[in-house]
Amino acid sequence: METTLIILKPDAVQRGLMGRIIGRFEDKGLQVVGCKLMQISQELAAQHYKDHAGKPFYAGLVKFMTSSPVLVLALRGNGAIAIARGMMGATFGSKAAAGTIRGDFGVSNSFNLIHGSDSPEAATRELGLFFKSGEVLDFKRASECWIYDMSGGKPE
Ligand code: IDP
Ligand code: MG
Repeated sequence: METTLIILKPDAVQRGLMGRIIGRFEDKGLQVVGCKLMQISQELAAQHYKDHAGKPFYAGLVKFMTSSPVLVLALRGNGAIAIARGMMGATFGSKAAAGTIRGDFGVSNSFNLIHGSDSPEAATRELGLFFKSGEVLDFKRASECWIYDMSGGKPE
């Protein structure tokens, strides 16, 4: 099972879209194993987006991400990283396909509602930035045996 780091960005929180976005992930079958409403500091934003430092949009991105609270989630599932990225849609709201979160809820390119880790390495690094030890929980869902086919001994 993979765990991915999702951030509902300030625009999603301010626009009252948290419940609908989390609902999509729950409907899909991903498990919420961590959740935190928080204000991102300059330092944390810089660490999180270190690979974008120096790009033309970097200063605006850090300003946006630190401007108002975000909701940080840890989501778990088989292939959770790629599944969540697919559900988010393309980076720019103006280009994201209908049916995706960015495609259905926004039109802006920079205010694009959501962040999701893009690789297992990024997920490990980002989960470590946003969650302390013990804040991502391991618990069995009552519905697990209907979300995955476990007849072969592993989730299919
Ligand atoms: P991603 O969030 O889809 O992985 P990245 O390329 O990693 O996209 O960019 C990180 C974030 O930086 C985007 O989600 C978006 O908020 C912002 N961003 C990326 N490219 C641009 C741009 O060209 N203009 C404005 N903001 C951008
Ligand atoms: Mg990215």
